[in-house]
Amino acid sequence: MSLTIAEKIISNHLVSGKMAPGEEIAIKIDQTLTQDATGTLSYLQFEAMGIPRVKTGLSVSYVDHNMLQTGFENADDHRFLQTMAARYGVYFSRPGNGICHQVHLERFGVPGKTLLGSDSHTPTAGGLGMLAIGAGGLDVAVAMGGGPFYLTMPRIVKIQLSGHLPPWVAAKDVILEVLRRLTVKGGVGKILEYGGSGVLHLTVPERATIANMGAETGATTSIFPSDEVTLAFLKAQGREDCWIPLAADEGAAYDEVVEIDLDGLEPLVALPYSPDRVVPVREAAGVRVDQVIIGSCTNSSYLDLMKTAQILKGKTVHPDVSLAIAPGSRQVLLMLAKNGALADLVAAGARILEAGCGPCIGMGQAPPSGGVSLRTINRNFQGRCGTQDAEVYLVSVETAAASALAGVLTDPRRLGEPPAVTMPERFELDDRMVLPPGKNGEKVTILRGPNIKPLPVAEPLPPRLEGKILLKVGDNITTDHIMPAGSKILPLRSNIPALARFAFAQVDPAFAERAKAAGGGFVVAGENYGQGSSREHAALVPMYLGVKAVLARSFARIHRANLINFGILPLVFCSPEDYDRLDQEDELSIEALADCLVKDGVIDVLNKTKQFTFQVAAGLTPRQAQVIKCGGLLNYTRQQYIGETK
Ligand code: MIC
Ligand code: SF4
Repeated sequence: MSLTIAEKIISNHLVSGKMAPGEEIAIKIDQTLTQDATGTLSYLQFEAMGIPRVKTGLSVSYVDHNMLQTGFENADDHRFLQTMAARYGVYFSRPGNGICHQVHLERFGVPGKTLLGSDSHTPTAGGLGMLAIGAGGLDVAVAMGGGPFYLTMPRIVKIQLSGHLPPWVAAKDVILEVLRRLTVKGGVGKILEYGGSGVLHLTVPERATIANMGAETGATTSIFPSDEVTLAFLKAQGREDCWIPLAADEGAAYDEVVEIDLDGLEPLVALPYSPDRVVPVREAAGVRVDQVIIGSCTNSSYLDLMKTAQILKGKTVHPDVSLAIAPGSRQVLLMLAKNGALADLVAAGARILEAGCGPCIGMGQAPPSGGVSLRTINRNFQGRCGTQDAEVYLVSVETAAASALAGVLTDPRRLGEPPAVTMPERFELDDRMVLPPGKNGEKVTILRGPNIKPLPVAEPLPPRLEGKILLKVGDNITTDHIMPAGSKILPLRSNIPALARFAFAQVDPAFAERAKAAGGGFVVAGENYGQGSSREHAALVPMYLGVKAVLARSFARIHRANLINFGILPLVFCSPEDYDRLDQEDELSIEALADCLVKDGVIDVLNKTKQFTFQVAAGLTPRQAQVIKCGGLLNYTRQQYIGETK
């Protein structure tokens, strides 16, 4: 039988289930990654499972998000993570070593293997032909403990690329074009698999840019073939031994095909406040720009920053623009420093930040009030940059650099000769900032700061749920709306009671108090609820505040899984119009009887305030129903695996 790339990897890792779209499958996980903002909880959960050492082939703990140390919290968390890694057999990538996805691509990713990461942009490693999936920290903890990862078998979409990218048009423009066509919910339940002759002309870092931002379509993951280009990259990283060829079989069947002619593309931009509001740069050109940020796991590779340096060389950043550059990794920064490109960037007036996520997650560099910030990152949700009324536009490094010089959004094709940057034959190889775990883990003392508070645990599901609608929101609510990030809130990620004060802060600052006063209740939402990040805090905090169920028109994949993991019922309206009949403050009563929770089951909801009944469905698999009934995945896993491992 002819198989796609994704099907080949899945079938090699299948632990249970049938590889038919819509069916629940479980796959074996070869590698995991965590980052600091989700990692603290993930390791606390791993610890709570009582398993002495991780059971994966490789697990890496990165510190890249919570880098500003304006109080003790982040520094304490870094130390906690370092000791946890040493204790449980995890590699530790020290602060300053770079963004998890960039470093993983450079140093650890392996074609044909599976990677589960507690970050939604884990699919970046799909640029190497790896099946790399983002998930909540608890799912990653389970995978570290040797448990399989459960997911709904996605439909597989082929993105057929033909031709070559024209001068000044970048990989970022390819993924912006994909977003323009698919929108932020068009990838839900799908894997985007790239193929066609156009792929041959894309380097691994370019493929990684595309795979990275596929997350914004809601896709389960994105994947590229592993070919000669992959081999050249791995060779330059001194890792050719792990290369295998990987391509779809002749005649492999796809559920959908999207064709993109690279020759026909032009520089694109996503307008505020959604990554799918994509138009050609020339249509929006001339917008005055206050800030330009180059970096993030989407666009911070050696190639990207070399292009930036060539564009800026000998020129000066516009006097009204603040240009900040965050290299993706220490490897990138080291190479730029050695070959002089860093000097070109500094001379042009760029503000060089340490290798990490930085401004992408509002960790510093907030733009001015009402400012316009042009960023090479992947998300431009309102408020994410740290300034509520600033407008963030998403662009390629070429467009960003051209605009930093001009002071207005500029089509880079106006600059004449494009930069000519080639892949190095050999990257700078120096892994001293990755600490391998020692042998005697049990002797390591875990260092816990006062910011690390015990994990709240969900209650088992009662047969009837009652309460008020605490909040009614619209479509495409992001996890940044539910649980904002930024430099002030992120340090509280391992202190749920403190974090809870900020739940839905951007939407309704009174939410947390209201939820507490009411003793919990329900949230009602439109389409694609919970899009964006993998942060399980967006489920854990509502659970802590007593949210029992979310009633929505549809859910984003990772967030739905996180809700289940923390014992909150994700309910979908059987008739989408019922959403319109509900108002905040309405009293609901839900019969959450066990046998109605599973696929095809229908649950009656009584609106006690308005006296009508409507139907919702949870659509859970029998396993998910068990998880919810136990009060979440942690309790369920304790019951399932510990017995086996002890
Ligand atoms: C993001 O880009 O939103 C983050 C911060 O990397 C998140 C993870 C988190 O919230 O810690 C993600 O993408 O999953
Ligand atoms: Fe970090 Fe931004 Fe990438 Fe998230 S999207 S991992 S915050 S660089």
